[in-house]
Amino acid sequence: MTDDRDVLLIVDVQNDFCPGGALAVPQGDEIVPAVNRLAAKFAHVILTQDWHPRGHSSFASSHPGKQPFDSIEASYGQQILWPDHCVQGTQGAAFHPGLDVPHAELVLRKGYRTAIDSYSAFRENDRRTLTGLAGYLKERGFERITLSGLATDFCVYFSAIDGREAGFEVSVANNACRGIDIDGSLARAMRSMSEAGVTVGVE
Ligand code: VGL
Ligand code: ZN
Repeated sequence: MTDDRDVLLIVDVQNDFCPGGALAVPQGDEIVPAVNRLAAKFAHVILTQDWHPRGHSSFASSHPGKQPFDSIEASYGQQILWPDHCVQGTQGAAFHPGLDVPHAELVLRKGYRTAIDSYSAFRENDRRTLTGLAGYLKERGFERITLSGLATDFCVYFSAIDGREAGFEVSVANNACRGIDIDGSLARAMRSMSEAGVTVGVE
C-alpha cells in the first residue's frame, strides 16, 4: 500500500497528446482508465501540464524552413522540434476530459519559458533551470515517486531520471504510460531508466 511517503506524478495527460490532438501519442487516451485506477490508490497525486506560450522555441513553426520532428542545435544542445502543442489556455493544453483526479494536490506547469523546452518535471532542457519540484517533494516528506502519463520516452523518461538524481525512489507504471517512439527513443528510454535504477513495471 501507499503511504504519506508516496506520491503519484501524472505527466501531461492533455488533449494535445491524445488522438486528435496536435502531438498525439499513439493510443495516448487509452491510459486514462489505468491512470484513474492508480490515482485512486494514492493519497497524494501531482499533475504536470505542458504549458507553452505561443511561438515557443520548441515549435517547428518558430523556425523557418524546419518541419516537425526535425532537430536543431539550441543554445543548450539538441532540441527536437514539435508541432505547435499545449499552447497556454487552449483546449489542447487542457487535461483529457476523462481524467478523474479531483484529489490532485498540485498542478505543475512546465515549458512556459519561450527559449527553453522542458520535458522533465524537475528541470528544463538546459538541465540547469529547476522547476522547484524536488524542493517541494522534499519539504512534503515524499520519498517514493510513481510515474504515469505521456510520453514514456520524453516527459516521463526525463522526469524519472531526474527524480532518481534528486534522491527519490522512482517507479514507472508502464501500463499507465504510452510513448511517441521517434528513431528508437522508446527502447533507449527503457534501457536508460533501468540503468538509472528506475523500476519499470505494472502497478
Ligand atoms: C512532451 C514533447 C514535447 C511530453 C512534451 O509530454 O512528453 N513531448 N512536449
Ligand atoms: Zn511540449
